[in-house]
Amino acid sequence: MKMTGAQALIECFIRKGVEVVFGYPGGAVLPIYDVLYDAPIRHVLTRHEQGAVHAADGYARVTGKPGVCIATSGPGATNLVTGLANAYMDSIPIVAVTGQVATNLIGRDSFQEADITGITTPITKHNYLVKDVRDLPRIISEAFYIATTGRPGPVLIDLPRDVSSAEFDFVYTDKVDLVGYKPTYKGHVKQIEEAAAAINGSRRPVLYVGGGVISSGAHRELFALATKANVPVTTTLMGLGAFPGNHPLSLGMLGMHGTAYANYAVMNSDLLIAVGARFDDRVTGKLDVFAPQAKVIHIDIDPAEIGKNVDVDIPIVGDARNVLSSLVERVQHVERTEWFEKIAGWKRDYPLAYEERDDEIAPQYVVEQIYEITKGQAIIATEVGQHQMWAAQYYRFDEPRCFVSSGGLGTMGYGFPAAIGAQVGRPDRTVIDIAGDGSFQMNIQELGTVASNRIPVKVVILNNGCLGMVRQWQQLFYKERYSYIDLRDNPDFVQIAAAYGIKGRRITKREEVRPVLEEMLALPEPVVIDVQVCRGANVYPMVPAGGALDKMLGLGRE
Ligand SMILES: Cc1ncc(C[n+]2csc(CCOP(=O)(O)OP(=O)(O)O)c2C)c(N)n1
Repeated sequence: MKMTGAQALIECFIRKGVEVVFGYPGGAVLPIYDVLYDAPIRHVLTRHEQGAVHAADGYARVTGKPGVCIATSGPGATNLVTGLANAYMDSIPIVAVTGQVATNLIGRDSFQEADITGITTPITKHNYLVKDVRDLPRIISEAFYIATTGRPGPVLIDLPRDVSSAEFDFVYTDKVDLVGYKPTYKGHVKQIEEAAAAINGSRRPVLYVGGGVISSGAHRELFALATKANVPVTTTLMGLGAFPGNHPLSLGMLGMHGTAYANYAVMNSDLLIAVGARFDDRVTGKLDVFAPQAKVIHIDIDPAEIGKNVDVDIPIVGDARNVLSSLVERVQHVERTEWFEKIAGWKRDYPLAYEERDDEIAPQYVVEQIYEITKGQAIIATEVGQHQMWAAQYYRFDEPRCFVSSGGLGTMGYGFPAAIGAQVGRPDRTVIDIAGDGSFQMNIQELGTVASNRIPVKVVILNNGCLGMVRQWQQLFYKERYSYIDLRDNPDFVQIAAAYGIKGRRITKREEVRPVLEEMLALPEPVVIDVQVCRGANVYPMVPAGGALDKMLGLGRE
């Protein structure tokens, strides 16, 4: 059948099951937008390309399906860079399509030309510049395959304008044959047996779980392993929800702002079972004293992860779901009374806690109230800063794919557009962006997207009038020299919401928190809630950057 490149692109999207794309038009993608005009695919027009790529990312995180976004050439394409880097660091499957100037104009500094394949090479799993329209069906199939298999990640397809306008005989292909790209799904049996023996023989084991467990859909296998072998579980930020946060075996999050009991458990363990986690410096703290007594099992689909940051005793390359289910068959129940008594002692002595005051609203209290009102059933997106860590600490995630947060890159401005994508992917769920007043202003223009599409995302701003996390670091490590963190001249967020036709409320007193949140969260439309929280609250516990994991500030003892 004769088709243009643009028609072929959309036809392939339909065959790949793409239901929604997030994007922003411009000259180089007009042929694609012309086809989208009557295609059976929903297009969500964001107000910035960064919004589009973060929305595709949020959609992917909650649905498990790849997110798709489109941007024009030049500035449209470069506006995707942060979102692609963000998805790359967190292993999120995205297929991004950018327009490019016509092939005869490439390399001539043409209007709106940018070498986006060059720019994104280090921040995409793979990228393509399509030079011949006949390659397009194969490239699209490869892009989806690469984005979603092995360790997931973003793939970019750069499509010159003449290629998307060119006609050719369209033949769909699903076949992918990539030399040198063959992810290993099954772990080596010998290593799995060795790992099972180590677990059975361990007296103080800890499961250290990352986002890989969520992306591979291994949470049930993880639950089976932890409960059968009787092993406590701590997760990274990306791993929140992989194991029920309310379960007695849960230690919560570990690392810089992890729970004291998770950090103590890791530092005292004799066997660390890392699954789909990458020993990020926010987790390990000072590497040469990290988990000093522990033998390390590392399960990961990406062989490049193994041994990257820590020496591993039992490496297992494979899909977490496969490997964990083989492990479950081979482990047995071990009592480990002494170990659990020790952990219970740490939990009793060092619970997560914060200071309550009558005259000011504690930000942690707001998160607790959101948790209680939503009964833990909401999808929570966050921006980056203190509010992100409080959301991670005080909202108990019981299910995977319910926490949408920028882990690796730490991108302020991520949460709101990601929440939009999450809400589009999960219209049945309440989606809340827990935001900081600084971060929210980084992609505040997406209020236009939620307003015009009536996407019922809720934004709760923990408004402390400053860049709180930076304030905390300046307080603790720069002698309270508060350099350029003041946001006291913030605009009135309720009025801004109103200007977009969105309902908003400001909360200034503690007793208003519960009723106003209840009322606003129940509305079937987007809302903005500006909670004036105390300025001086810190995220505790805290392991100073590069410090040992068991040397935490804020345990109520200094
Ligand atoms: C794009 C970007 N720029 C700068 C930073 C550095 N940074 C990390 S946290 C933070 C402060 C965040 O302030 P706010 O959003 O108000 O949240 P709070 O910490 O007050 O909860 C900054 C500036 C970042 N993470 N991302």
